[in-house]
Amino acid sequence: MSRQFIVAGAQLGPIARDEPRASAVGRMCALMRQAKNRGAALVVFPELALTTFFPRWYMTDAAEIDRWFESQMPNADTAPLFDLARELRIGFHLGYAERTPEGQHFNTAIIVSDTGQIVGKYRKIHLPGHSQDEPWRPFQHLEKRYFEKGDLGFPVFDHRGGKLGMCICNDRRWPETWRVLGLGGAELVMLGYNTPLHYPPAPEHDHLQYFHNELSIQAGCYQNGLWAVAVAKAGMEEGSELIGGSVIVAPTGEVVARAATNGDELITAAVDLDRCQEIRRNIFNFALHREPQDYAPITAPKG
Ligand code: CDT
Repeated sequence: MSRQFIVAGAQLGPIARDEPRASAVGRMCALMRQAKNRGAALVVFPELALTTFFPRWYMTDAAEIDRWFESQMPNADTAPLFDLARELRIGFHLGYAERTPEGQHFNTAIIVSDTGQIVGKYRKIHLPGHSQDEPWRPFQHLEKRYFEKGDLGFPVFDHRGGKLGMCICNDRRWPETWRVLGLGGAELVMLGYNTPLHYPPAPEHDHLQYFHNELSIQAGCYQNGLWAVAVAKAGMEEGSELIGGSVIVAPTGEVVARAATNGDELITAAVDLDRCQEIRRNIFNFALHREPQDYAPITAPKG
């Protein structure tokens, strides 16, 4: 299989609290068709792409909380995405809230092949925010309340002739995420995000949200010699402004595609996985230049 292909990032505009999943899936199907028309082999959808970003609300009722989660994948609401992928022969990446048969809750992303098979799964490890209601905030960020820390590590999947990895939103800010994926051999990392423009604990950084987004992704790509497709859910969603700025970044750290709006928008780029070697054979040749014996504090227990 060719290691050169077109990849698409399908940024989504806001999803309303009462917007049915079928509507969000309809919007994603339209973007998937656009991606196919542009020759893409793989299209990346954002974090928690099927609903509004529900962790902005404090909820106590288990049944009310579970309504935001998917107990099966695919299911009746998401089947059209899987069917269209099979019909068009295009793979996709999807973020969603997962409820396992054992009742665990994860912030999850999957890779689906162009035959509609789930070929990779990741569960978000770095869960930001808080777990109790904090009424002083204009909106909550309760990921620590609604999700358990992911239990799958940072796996890398052999797919499309390359090695594909995933992380989710806050994970992209942590160099450890990228390095573990890089050490696993990842050549293309897919990630979705829901990033509010306003960060209540440090509002003096609000104007830096787009900068910090690109800074983190570009550094992760360059320092590990890999591609990234980073895709936002963007725009004014239920009173909370989410940043856009979806990007595709090359292993050199260069941005090769960037969204121009805060709505539903497709970005594409031609990816050559062999370009990872430009970095990995040189400045970040891990075998030659890493010095892990001096990195012990990185894996010491936290606190
Ligand atoms: N979804 C997500 O992880 N968002 C966080 C928001 C900042 S922490 C409250 C992020 O890192 O973009």
